[in-house]
Amino acid sequence: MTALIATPAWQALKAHYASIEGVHLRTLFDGDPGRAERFSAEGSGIFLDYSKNRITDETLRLLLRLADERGVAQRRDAMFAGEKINATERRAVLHVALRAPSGTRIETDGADVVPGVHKVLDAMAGFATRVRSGAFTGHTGKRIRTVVNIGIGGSYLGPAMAYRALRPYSDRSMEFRFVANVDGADFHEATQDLDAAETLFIVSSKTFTTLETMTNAATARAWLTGKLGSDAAVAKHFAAVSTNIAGVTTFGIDPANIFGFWDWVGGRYSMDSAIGLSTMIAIGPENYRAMLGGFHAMDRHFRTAPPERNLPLLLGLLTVWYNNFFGAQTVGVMPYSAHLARFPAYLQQLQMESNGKHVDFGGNPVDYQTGPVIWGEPGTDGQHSFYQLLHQGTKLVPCDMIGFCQPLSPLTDQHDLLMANLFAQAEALAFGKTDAELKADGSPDFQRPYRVMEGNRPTNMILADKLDPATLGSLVALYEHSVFTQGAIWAIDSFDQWGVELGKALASRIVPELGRGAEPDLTHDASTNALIRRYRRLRG
Ligand code: G6Q
Repeated sequence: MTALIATPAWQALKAHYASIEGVHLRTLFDGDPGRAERFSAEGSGIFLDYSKNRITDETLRLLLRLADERGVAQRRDAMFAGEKINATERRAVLHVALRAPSGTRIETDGADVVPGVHKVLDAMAGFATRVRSGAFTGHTGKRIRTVVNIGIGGSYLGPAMAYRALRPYSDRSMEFRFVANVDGADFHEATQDLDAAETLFIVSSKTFTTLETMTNAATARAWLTGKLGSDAAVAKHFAAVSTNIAGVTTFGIDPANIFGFWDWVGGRYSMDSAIGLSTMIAIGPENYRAMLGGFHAMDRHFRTAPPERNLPLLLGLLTVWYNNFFGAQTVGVMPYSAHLARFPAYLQQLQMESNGKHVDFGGNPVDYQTGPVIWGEPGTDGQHSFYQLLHQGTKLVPCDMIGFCQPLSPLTDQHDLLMANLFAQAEALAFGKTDAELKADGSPDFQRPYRVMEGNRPTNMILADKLDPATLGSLVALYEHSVFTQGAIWAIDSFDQWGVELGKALASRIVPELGRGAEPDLTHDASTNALIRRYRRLRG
């Protein structure tokens, strides 16, 4: 593969950037009444207005040419065909099979994976229905009122984000909590007011070896058996989701309550696998299937929509445009929905764990920037804190603004206010406020220099009718495939996570050094040795 910066499209984009850099969005809009319509696209229930980006028709043409030269479509087809595109782990990347309708054939290693996906989905639906209806009871015969998901990273952020997002569709007679951190405070706070007889723990771990999850699962078992006075209670209060069925069985979870998945599902791409069991219990199997339908509709769109209308492709290419040509270090994600409060954190893992890489497919260090830092908070909260920097700071922060035309609460007037803020912020970021406008508004001379808003800050406006299960599925798949697009351009493996694996190993060396006995020989660097000694002295 030609080195990225040597490709003709890259070189052309570099030259083109020089002609765009100084052009203001005001100019681009003034001379082009058809711009908003031309630079917008729609698919799978999602509308994207990308006209407030610092692009012209020529930029778009060159970015699409770059996608062509980098073989994005071929790599996409290889993913859908079950090829082992996660080369460093020698694995297929088939999260798209998790939402493929029954009857679709998707093969890897010569076997169709779709029947297995539907078998697990049906088993999850049976279990979820019994828990929701009260047919599944705890050890003392009481129905389950609280589900506690124990898992971290990809086995936590998706379910936690989805529960928050889809709470209006959830069974309000039940409550769902999430324990991720190995800090005992997380488990303690999540359980201290619970009745063990009404609590179901779902231990979610792809590997079933992760320190945090195994520790919290053991704590949960001790908590439960302590409260209910019997080891036999474990069978009625624990379910597990894992690819490591042997590990789960050794833990003592009833085989009837174990739900499997496969090594071709990456942790951060697993919220629609059995890792979504808590989501399914919350919103019910029918809503869960609607969510899978949304995911699948976006998969289809990504495969079939023409490049210039292809939402994930466009979103991915625009990220590359700012990241690599404007030198933008971050992307802000601002959902104008309180229900999407955890969406930026979810995207942070999806994007930063996928594309935070510094070697290419060939194992060579890259000589260009890869994944940007992803961050964000729901609007309008962010407007009253960090938006100041977005409007008047010295850094360029391209933002995705996400909104929904229909509210999920009955307070429709407030929804108009929310949406007014969303549209106004994107407008202000793009067009700013000039000195002349401030003068016309009567702003005093001494203040005007400080009040001028330069504008020319790019945003993507992502709009959907309503935040419902199908839309959430589409939205997540939109970002999954945008991340894929970026990774394909940068020629990096978006599906491994060696940095996370290292973290899993590092702490295990220090754990025994924090034992209560005499101080062991410490052979770390001077700083780490001193920190360990200080901790041992002060921990009480
Ligand atoms: C995700 C990562 C990572 C993983 C967690 C939990 O893509 O691999 O975030 O999800 O480390 O791993 P387990 O599910 O195996 O406990």
